[in-house]
Amino acid sequence: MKTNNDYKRILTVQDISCVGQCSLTVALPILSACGVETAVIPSAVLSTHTAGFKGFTFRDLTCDMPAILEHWVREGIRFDGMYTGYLGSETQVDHCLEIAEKTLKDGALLIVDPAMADNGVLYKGFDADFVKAMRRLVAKADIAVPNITEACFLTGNEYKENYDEAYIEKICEDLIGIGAKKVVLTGIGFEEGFTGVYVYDKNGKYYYRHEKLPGGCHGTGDVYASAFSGALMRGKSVEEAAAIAADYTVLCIKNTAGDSSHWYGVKFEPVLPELIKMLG
Ligand code: PXL
Repeated sequence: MKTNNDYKRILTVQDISCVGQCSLTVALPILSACGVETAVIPSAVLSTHTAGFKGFTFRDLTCDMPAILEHWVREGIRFDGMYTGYLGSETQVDHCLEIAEKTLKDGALLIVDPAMADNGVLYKGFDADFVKAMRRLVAKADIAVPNITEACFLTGNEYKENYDEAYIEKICEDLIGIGAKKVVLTGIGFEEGFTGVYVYDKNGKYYYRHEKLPGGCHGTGDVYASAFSGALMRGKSVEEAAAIAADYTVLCIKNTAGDSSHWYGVKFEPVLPELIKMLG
């Protein structure tokens, strides 16, 4: 009889952007495709994401979080992993800390994507106090998955577009100094035409290089963190999961490139079968 040991349950906490292919509308299908039971707490409901649409609605769901947690504790609901993404307020960050403390099983992984910035700037609505709050969550992360902008805001390092490996190592060391046990830094390129992910902890480093496609795509951070979390829950090592998620994200970008009407996200759904194949 097949045991349940390889069927994992993850909780993901991030917003629902009703339109825009980011956060929960990306995380749920990708985690499900990875064969992982996925529970959610929506941190906020927005009519669209905040990067390019004007006049979006924003309903903050901070107040629902303590009641959801209380119910789950009463029911004895526990998780093998928790993955946090875009959070709607500083208070939510502290609720996430309490949720992790009370619902994660022994040995479960807390994966933190401090989704709050890109290309050297914070997303609309975030400020220095939010960064400070996010630092508290990163401090408890088993694995932090920031892009370089987020990592610079969290650590106080200057944001650079051209850098060497020493600069990247310093940022990773500073994230470990905050308390993250492992860092998966995305969008790190040392050569023209290539980018990659830099995996770092106190025992060593690993760099996975892949092709860099021209132009930026919205939502790729969420695609990456979702595929990474799903692959980890499927028993892949951090290094394997980091590489699989990178390859899948590249496929999503290739599948979207050239369609200027699809500026708000990536067409990740048609290439989900490729992700499933990569997971074996
Ligand atoms: O992809 C990150 C993200 C998630 N959720 C919302 C966003 C963004 C980035 O802009 O606006 C609401």
